[in-house]
Amino acid sequence: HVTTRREDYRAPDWLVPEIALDFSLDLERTRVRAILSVERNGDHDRPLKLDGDGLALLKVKLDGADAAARQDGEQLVIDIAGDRATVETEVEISPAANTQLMGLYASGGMLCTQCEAEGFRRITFFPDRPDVLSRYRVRMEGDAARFPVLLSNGNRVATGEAADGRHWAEWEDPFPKPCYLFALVAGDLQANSDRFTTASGREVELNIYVRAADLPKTAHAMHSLKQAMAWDEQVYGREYDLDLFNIVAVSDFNMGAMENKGLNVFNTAYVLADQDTATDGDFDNIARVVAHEYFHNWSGNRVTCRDWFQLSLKEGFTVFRDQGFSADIGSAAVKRIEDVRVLRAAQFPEDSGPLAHAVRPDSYLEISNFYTATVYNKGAELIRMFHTLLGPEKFRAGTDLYFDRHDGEAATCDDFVAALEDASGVDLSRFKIWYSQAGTPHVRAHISHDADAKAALLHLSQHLAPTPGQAVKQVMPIPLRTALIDRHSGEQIGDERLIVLDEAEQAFRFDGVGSAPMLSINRGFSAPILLDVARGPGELERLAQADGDPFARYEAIQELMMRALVAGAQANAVDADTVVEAIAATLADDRIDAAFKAEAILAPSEALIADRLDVVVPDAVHRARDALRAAVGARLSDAMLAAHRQEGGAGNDLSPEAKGIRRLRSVALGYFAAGDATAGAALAKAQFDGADNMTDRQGALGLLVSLDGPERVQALDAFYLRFREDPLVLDKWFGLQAMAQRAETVDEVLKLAEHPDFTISNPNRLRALAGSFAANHWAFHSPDGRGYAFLADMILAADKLNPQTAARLVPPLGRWRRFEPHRSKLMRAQLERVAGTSGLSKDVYEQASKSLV
Ligand code: BAL
Ligand code: ZN
Repeated sequence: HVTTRREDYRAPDWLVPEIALDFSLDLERTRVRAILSVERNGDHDRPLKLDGDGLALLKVKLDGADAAARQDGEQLVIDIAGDRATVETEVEISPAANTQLMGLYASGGMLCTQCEAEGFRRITFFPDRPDVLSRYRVRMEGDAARFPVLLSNGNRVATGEAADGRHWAEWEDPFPKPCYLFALVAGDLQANSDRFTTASGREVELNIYVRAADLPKTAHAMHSLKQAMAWDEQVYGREYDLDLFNIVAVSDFNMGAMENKGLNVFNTAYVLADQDTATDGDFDNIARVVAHEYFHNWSGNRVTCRDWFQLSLKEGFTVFRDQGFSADIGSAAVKRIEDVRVLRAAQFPEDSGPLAHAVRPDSYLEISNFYTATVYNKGAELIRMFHTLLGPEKFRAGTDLYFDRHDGEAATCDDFVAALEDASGVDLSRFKIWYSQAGTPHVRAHISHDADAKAALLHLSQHLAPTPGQAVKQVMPIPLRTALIDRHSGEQIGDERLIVLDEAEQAFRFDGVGSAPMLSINRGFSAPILLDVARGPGELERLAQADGDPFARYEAIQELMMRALVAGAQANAVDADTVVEAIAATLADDRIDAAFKAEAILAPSEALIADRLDVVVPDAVHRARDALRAAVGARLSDAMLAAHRQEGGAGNDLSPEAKGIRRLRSVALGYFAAGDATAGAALAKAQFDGADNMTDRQGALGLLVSLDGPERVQALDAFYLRFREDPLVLDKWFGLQAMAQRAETVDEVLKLAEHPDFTISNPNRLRALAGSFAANHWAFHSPDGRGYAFLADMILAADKLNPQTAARLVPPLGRWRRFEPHRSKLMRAQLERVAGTSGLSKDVYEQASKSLV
């Protein structure tokens, strides 16, 4: 396995300004003819090298004559005398045999492609790197009955009939693009069609292609697309640039979706929704992902990445953009809480584990392994810090300059920062360390007060633990939105300040502070850090009701719970008093909405509690969380019941208010059931039976699966019978059982893996069972090690078909160092079994071997 290093980057030897592709489509045997016009780049005498992977080469021609090409490993090497040439190749591939779902593959009888990052080389020989941009002309021909719809990037320029019931279409994309943005789709699909008029008056045809039966479920995705197009014009001044924008939904897909130019290909999970089958969370995710892929048209496609180490250039920025969109169309406060929850759940563990890497990594074996929460979500936090430092106007001037300056180019993270600096006049050079230094900085804070001087002094220090390959860390600049709050009145003292901690230890003075204040810091989560604030007695309780920053207020309640839970896990007894009071006050507060209440009172997950412990004993964590929830549920049963019965969440109402009410209804019911399992089960079953929408139905079933009693099996069976034909809902059925908080969950999961509806070849189904289970802290860490063995079995079985998706399942085992010795040994043993298996893909090999170091 070869390591690719960022420092080894060299500009391409040959450019390919034009490519013409000709596909003769067939599920089993597809022929691909490619004509590349190539140009020598710079003064050198190196041959043309084209990447290929699993291609049966039929023919190579150079300027029309048979060429002396040689194969060197997976590359095709062609000597070219002049500075320009036409290279023609013909290959055969088998889409039906392509279980990796990279390149051209079959899904439910249709053909589609996935090329990012390095899938184009599985379609034809080509310099498969993002800094080679080409104009594409694509012809495809196939059986008219099997493939009535033939799509590629750009505009359809010609169509026609061919012999033997075949037909063809030709597509042309006027925008030069890297090959990872190529796409082709052929299948029996129907479109939900609509139009959008851009700010400058361009009429754009919009289509969402799905199987005919799924058409009624595309309205929300279409609505979201139009919202996203308008938002990008208003907020970033970005207009769509083609006359056509197509989305296609596919059931077998490794990622969420893919931003191919003018032809986005989506996992059905991020397109299809209706009231009966999709939760509010699903609806939100669809809006988010539709927007994300659309936003890539500028941040990714018009300006792309020079090399894959720059992945966060497009992903971090585009996640930041989709976060802004979701905040604007929903509740900004709740969206920020959700984003931070995802960061803490997915990225912080990455940053503190064996797979820690920088937002701009330095090396990889397999680039697919770097589509991570660090590159995406921490990358977005980095952009958010720039936004915070510059303010919205200067930030916008910076992104305008970036798009202007690099339109049609393959750029770097440094280019992005340079544009922000040049447009704003602000020096961001020190902040660039956030791109290169891995790990989550740990900041400690305390306040001292000088009554005579009427001044408060904020003392800050920072520490960053070593990560693999980075033993010594440098100090980081950390932007902290900070305010002081009066202990007695609860009022903010003076204005909020943006301070930047950029030394190992530093003090900041606040004047005009008459009495010892309370500290509200890292408001809005202005920096992605771990924070320890020295607090006086009663301070968190006070801030939980008084802090004017919604995020900080949420943090105060969560921190109260976290303290009780960590102490509880260590002492085997939970003191719930302060938490009960804080939750009671939060529920009773008329100034805050239901969605915020639901988020604020939700107990931190077991994984998050575990992250606070030096040595994790999963049973102790589980007991502590259960005990706290039970105490809250029992002592606040009336308030929880009232919240559960709150009116206003009509099933067809997708407003943020209605969603918030539904969320609070289920969260409150969860607490109520934790206090009284029997009455809770009855209420949950009533909610399940009476639900006219999937949010209420799934919310109730999510509770019932963890409760013992007849309702559990009744509800699961009813759900299965009703939705067994709907793959996305069946994924929920698998996932909910895998997430059940019961001692029997491991047994159930092992049984579910034998269920006739389980298949390892569909990534959604595999993630629903194995991915959900690995995230079920207590069950996965079953002391007999069966959870670990199951996951390892799944990884090894999936690796034979789909290495990329298999490798995504490795990280939970890589956390072995954090656990008590018995489990730690069992986890490590399974990792060793995986890493030691012969014939492993480089995807899984990289993740497993790095996790053992
Ligand atoms: N570019 C891969 C899928 C996404 O992040 O949009
Ligand atoms: Zn993306």
